[in-house]
Formats: sequence, structure tokens, C-alpha cells
Amino acid sequence: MTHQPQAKYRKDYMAPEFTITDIDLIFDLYDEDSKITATSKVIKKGDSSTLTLDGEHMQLAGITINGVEWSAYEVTQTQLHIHDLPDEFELCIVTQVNPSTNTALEGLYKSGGAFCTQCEAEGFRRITYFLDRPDVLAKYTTTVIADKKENPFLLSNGNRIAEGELDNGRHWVKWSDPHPKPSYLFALVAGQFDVLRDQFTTKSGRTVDLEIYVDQGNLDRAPHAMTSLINAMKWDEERFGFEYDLDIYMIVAVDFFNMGAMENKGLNVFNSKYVLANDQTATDSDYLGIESVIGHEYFHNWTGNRITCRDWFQLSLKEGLTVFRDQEFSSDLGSRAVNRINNVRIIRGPQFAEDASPMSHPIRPEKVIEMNNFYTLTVYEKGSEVIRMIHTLLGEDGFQKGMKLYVERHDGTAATCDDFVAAMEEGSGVDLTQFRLWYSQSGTPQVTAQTQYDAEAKTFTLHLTQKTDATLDQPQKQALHIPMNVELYAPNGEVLPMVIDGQEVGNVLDFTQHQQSFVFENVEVEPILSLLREFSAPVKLEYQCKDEDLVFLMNQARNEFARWDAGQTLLAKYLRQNIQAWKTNTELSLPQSVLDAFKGILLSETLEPAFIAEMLTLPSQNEVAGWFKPVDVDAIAESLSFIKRSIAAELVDELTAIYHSLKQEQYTVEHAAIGQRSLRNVCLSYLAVTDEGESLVVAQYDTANNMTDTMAAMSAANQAQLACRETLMKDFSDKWSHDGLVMDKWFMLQGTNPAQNALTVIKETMSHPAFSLKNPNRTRSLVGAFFAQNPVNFHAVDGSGYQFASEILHTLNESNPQVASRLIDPLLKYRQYDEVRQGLIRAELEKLATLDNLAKDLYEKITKALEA
Ligand code: 7MK
Ligand code: ZN
Repeated sequence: MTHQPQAKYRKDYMAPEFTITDIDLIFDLYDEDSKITATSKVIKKGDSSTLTLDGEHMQLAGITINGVEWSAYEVTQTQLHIHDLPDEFELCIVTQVNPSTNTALEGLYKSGGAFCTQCEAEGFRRITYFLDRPDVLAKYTTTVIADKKENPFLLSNGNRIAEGELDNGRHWVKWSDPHPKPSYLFALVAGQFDVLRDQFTTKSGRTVDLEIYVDQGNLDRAPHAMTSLINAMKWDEERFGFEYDLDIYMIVAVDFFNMGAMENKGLNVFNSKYVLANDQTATDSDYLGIESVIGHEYFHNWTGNRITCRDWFQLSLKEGLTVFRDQEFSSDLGSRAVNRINNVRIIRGPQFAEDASPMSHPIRPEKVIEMNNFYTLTVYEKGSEVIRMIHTLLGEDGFQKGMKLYVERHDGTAATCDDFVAAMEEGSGVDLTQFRLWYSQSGTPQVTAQTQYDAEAKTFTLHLTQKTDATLDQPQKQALHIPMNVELYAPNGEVLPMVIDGQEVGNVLDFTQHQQSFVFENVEVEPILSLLREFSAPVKLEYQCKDEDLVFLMNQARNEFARWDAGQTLLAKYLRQNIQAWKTNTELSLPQSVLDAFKGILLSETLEPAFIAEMLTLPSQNEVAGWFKPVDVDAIAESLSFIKRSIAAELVDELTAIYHSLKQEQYTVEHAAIGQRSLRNVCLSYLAVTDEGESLVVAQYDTANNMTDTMAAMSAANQAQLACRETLMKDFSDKWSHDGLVMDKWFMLQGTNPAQNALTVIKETMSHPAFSLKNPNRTRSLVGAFFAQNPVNFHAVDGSGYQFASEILHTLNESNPQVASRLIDPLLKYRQYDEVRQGLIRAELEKLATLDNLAKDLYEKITKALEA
């Protein structure tokens, strides 16, 4: 590295010395040389007469102040300093950029044939020199000029106010966005598309034009996104009272995109993965993913755009809250239990892993080198859990009162997480003093529970302790305010009233000390305790519970999440036991009582199929890995496979019967139908490891009339390493090689291939015509899946996986550092493995650290990992 990248600290926040209230942009678009003229109204706020603007990766072609050519300035690699400025002035800057060589996909770039932009977090500074920080809110007008034939659509934020033709085949459109916004919400798109149009009438009776722009020929894959958008607009009015505020809402789907999607005001840009779907190309989980991301970006209009973030350390202010809102949206429209289960799987798997890694950070980070590195599971998913805990403590009513006050106070401004908590506290009257620690403390709290029943006194005591291990960023930890949702059951299944100090209490206990005991009174029989119901806090729970009690809860808890969680706890116990057994060369085993418990669930006539499917899904290899140090990837894989085979062997008849009974003639994406397919395909994944596997999987592949069933057959063949795998894979690739998005599913199967020669095949697959390292979706599907979801092969003890990772990261560091930085995560956790693997991974990280042109993104992560 030539110069060391500098860190920024949250504590150093200072209001800007100048502000920009209005900006007029003119884009003269050409593939290789686009010219941007930015005319801003600038007002001095502080004492300095030097204005420092952010800007990088572009050419400065000229500056005028109040129409006068200006020469008192200096340009550096990342900034422009303009001197001798008056108190208020018009600043005009002309810059030039090359969209076609912009492979980082930040700023202005070409995606396929179209021009598009990505500005969050700090991409606007690759378009023009600007105060590229979220607390500078300006009104934007934007004129887009481009070749008419190649770019019939010229889009930007706000409303279309004028358009015209030029000579030499060019045309222009002018847009005006009346809502002041930070630069990260700016967007421009120019290209040739098909458009799906609809309308939405808001609760106050305004009509909004809805437009979804997709690549030509893809119109038949846009209706689900449109339905999801309309559902989101309606839901936000009903549940939160939030109404849309422009006359038009546009969504553009692009193939080259670093993330999922972006909430640019009035003009969302989406990764095409989260827009395009029909029954032949998309699985049920793709459909649900689209609903959730369309919702997420729409919900940002209030939580993110109307009220934005003061600085990037506050990212969770908009992201944690918006994830909470999109989770509630999906739960209100579909199955609340299934949604909760899947969100909890993310926290307990990858988020806990991140919080135990060298990248551990609070949901509101204190120190950042590259902001793109903080779009994390912690900021998003744990951030959403923090909002959910506030919801648990305040109740829906109190929560909505808090939200109302938050909007009253901060609409049209850039706010902080503290502002949000203060509004929630004052709006509801609930004290959140200690609770605020969740924003500043990193790491996962470990809660242990012990219980005591006193038959004579008729008391049941719950002793709780909490402890958060030191993390790299933060050695000292304090006790958090943990909402503990609990319930007591009598052995006959009756729910027992909970009485403490003579008062009946609600389910949620305030656990606020390092150690705390709760004594329940008038408990006539020794009760069964359901703990951390709904996963009421993002903590690791340790509670020794008898198998019988877990089986009791699986069958009798009156809440589905608690039933699922009891099943997972039971599985966890025997996964651990068998991992130990495998390591000590003892025989693996699973008690009949456990098999019977899962049989009971499978045969239940009252539970929903979607829920039974979740009950029967084992924890992921990565989640299990989080329980151990050092991690033994082979032992975990063996144990998981043993449990799977044991259940399959015991329940083969029932699985077969249910598999056949759930066959559907017609494909619909209704929730009940999705649930039935989900259970049927879970049955198939078990049956795949039995003698019937081969024929059932082939038959399903051959007769499937939708992508969900096709993929379920292929995944089952892949996971169980069936002989038919190669034939199915070939058939699929012959059929779909022209379609990158569909091929991503196939690349993912190659990436997660458990076969020993997986890496060799993956390297060959990189020359498949549909593959390109320039496309983030392709890269994540094949290479990313190998790094993160193929632990046995990736961690092969000969170091081949690590070496391959290092080569790929080397390439991506230059072409797309943001994607490189996401892919490197599994390597950062090297201290979880045995000494040999630690040494191998470390060596690769050290090699990467010496790269001359190491991007800030990788620099930040690698240095942290190596200093750990
Ligand atoms: C989701 C930022 C954007 C990671 C997960 C998203 C991004 C990164 C979508 C990009 C988002 N603001 O809406 O949060
Ligand atoms: Zn977001």
C-alpha cells in the first residue's frame, strides 16, 4: 500500500462548514466519456472561506464561481479544495467520467446496455465534486442527454418536467425532485427497456404512476414485483399510516449490481434478481425474496429518505428500522412463524459468526475505514432485532406512538439513532436508558438459565446470568437490558399464570443485571419453562432442559416459534453428541424418543405444512460451526448427515406417503401452496438419502412444471450426491445457459457441490459461457457459495480452497473491491480452525496484505483479521 487509508470515528462528527441547498445537474451521456455539469447553490455555515468537496475517479474540466472562471483551488486524489469563497455563491463544476470501464459499479456505470448509477454510500463523489455526506440535503434538478435510439428512456429522481429533441439523434429529459435529499439518494438511468405500468391510489386519494423497467423481452417476469409494490404501498398506509409523496414511483432492474437494491427517491434501482420472476424461472423463495426487497426499498421512503441519517455511523437508524418493517410486512402477508424462524436462523448463523469475528462491531459502529464494509448483518439484521426488542418492550401501540413522534420531530431532516430512541421513549413513556447500550456494545450476550422448583413454598425460581465476551473492538462489556419472553406450562399443557411479588406479570421479563432471579409464586406443580419465546433478544441461550420437556414444548407450546425452537434445541443436543462421538471414533446414535418426536410433528394434522417443513429442517453447517472452537468441518458434516439419514431411515414410509400426497397439479404462489411445496421438498431431501432417492429425484425433475420443484430435485441430487446429478445438471445448463439469473441457481449448486473434486469442477465452470467475474451475481453464486457454503471442500486441509480464494480476491480487488470485500469474510474467521488451517489462511491473508493497490475495502478487513 502506498498510503495507509485513514479511519473515521463516530465521536469526531462535525456539522459541515458549508451547505448546498440546490443542485442542477446536466448529464451528457457517452459510453466512454460522459460530461457532468453541476451547478450548486452553496451557503457558508462556518468560518472557513475554503470549501472542501469529495471527489474521486474522475476528471475535473472546470470550475466557475458566480459565473466567473475560478483558479484558486487544488485537487487531490479524493478531494477538491476551493479557496477565497464568498458567503453565498453559485458553484459550477464540470467533470468527466468513463462509465464503460467502471467495473466497481459505484457512481455512473454501464450495466449491460444501460447507463445507471449507485451512490450509496459514497458513490456520488465519483460523479461530481460534492459535499458527499448524508447531512447535506439539497433539491435536485437533473437533465439527462443521450442518444435516442440506444437510450429511449432517460430517468432520474422526482417528476419529469420537460423534454426535447436535439440534432444528431440525441434527446433530453429534465427531472425535478421537490424533496430535499442527500446525494446518496440521487439516481439516473438511461437505456432501452420494456415497461410494466400500473397505478396506486393513496389513502388521501392521490394517484401514483407505477413503472417497472426491465430488459426487453422480460415483461412477463415483472408482474410479481408490481403486485409486491402495490401490497407494500397499501401495507405501509395501514400499519404505519405512511403515504407515498410523489406522483411517480419507478423501479429499474439491472443485471450488474453490487447489492440487492437501492431506494433512490422515486427511482429505485434493483438487482434484477429481486425483480424478475415467473414460475419457469423463479423458485418460491425467489418470489418471497422479491416481495421482501420491494417492500424494503419502498419502506425506505419514510425511514431513510424523508428522515435520513446524519452520518454513516447512524446507518442502522434507517436500515435496522427498515428491515424490521419489511419483516413485519412479510409476516403480515404470509406466515409469521415461518418468517420469524428464517430471520432467527440468520441471526444465530451468520450474524453471530460476524459478531465473533475480527469485524465485530456495534449496530452503530464507532470506527470506519470503508463505509461499504458496514452494510453488514450486524447493522441490518441485529439492528432489526434491536428495533424488535423496542417493539416488544413498548407494544404495538406504544411503538406506533413513538414512530409518530419520531416523524413529527425529524421529517425532512438527517437524524441519529439517539434521536430515534428518544422519540420512542417519549412517545411511549417507556424508559430506554439502559436499553441504549444495544447501540454501542458489540458481541453476542450469552445468557444462562437455571431453575429451581420448591414444592413446599410453591415457588419456581428462574436464575439468569448474562455475559458478553470481549470482542476485538471492545474489551469491556456491560449488562444489557434484555427482554426475556417466558411462559410456564403445567404438565397437562395448561398455561400457568405468572405471579411475582403477589402481582400477575406479563410474559416479558426485564433482565437488566449480570445476575438476576425471578421467583414465580403459587406454582402448584413443577412447571415446564418456555424461554426466550419469539427469540425476544439476540442472545445465545444456555439452558439444560430434559429431552422430555423439549418434546413436550415441541408438541404443546401454544406458540409455533417456541415449538420450532424446542425442536432445534433437541437436534442441537444430538448434533453435538455425535460430533463428539465422531471425533472419538465412537458409534453415532440418536435415541428413539427423538425420532418419535419428529415423527409426531411430521404426522400432525393440525400444523401447517410450511411450519412442519421448518420443524424438519436441520440447522445449517455454518450455524453448527458457531457452537465450536476449534471448528471441525468434517465432524460437523458427518454428524449432520448421520442425523439426516437416521430420520430418513426411520420415517421413510411416512415421508414417502406425505411426499406423494402433497403433489399439486397447478402452480400458484399463494402461501398455502408454497407451504405444501416446501414440505414436499423437505420430504424429498430426506428421501434422497434412502434407496428410493434416485428414482424419486429423477421423476420429480422430469415432471416438474415449475422452478421450485426443479431446483428441489437438483439440490437433493447435489446434496445426496446421487448418480443422476450429472445428467440433471447437464440438462439444466443446456436449457438455461442463455439466462444468467437462472444459471445462478446452477452455479450455486456447483459452488456447494459436496463432491471431493468440487474445486476442479468449479475452476472449469468459470469458463462456462454464462459465467463472468465481472458480474457480481455470477461471482457470488459460484465462487461466493464455494467460500461460504461448502465448508468441507473450502477448508480442505491441503489449502487448495484458500489458495483459490486468494487468487479470486486478487482479481476482484482491482475490478470490484466491494464484491471482493464481501467474499473475503470466511477467511477472516481463521482463528476458529485448527492450527494447520489457521496457518494456511493466515499466509494467504498476509500475501493479500502486501498488494500494491490493495483497496480500502480489503485493507480494513485484512488488517483487523491479522492484528486480532
Ligand atoms: C441491503 C443499501 C440499500 C445490503 C443489504 C441493501 C444494501 C446492502 C439494500 C444496499 C438497501 N440502502 O436498501 O439497504
Ligand atoms: Zn435498506
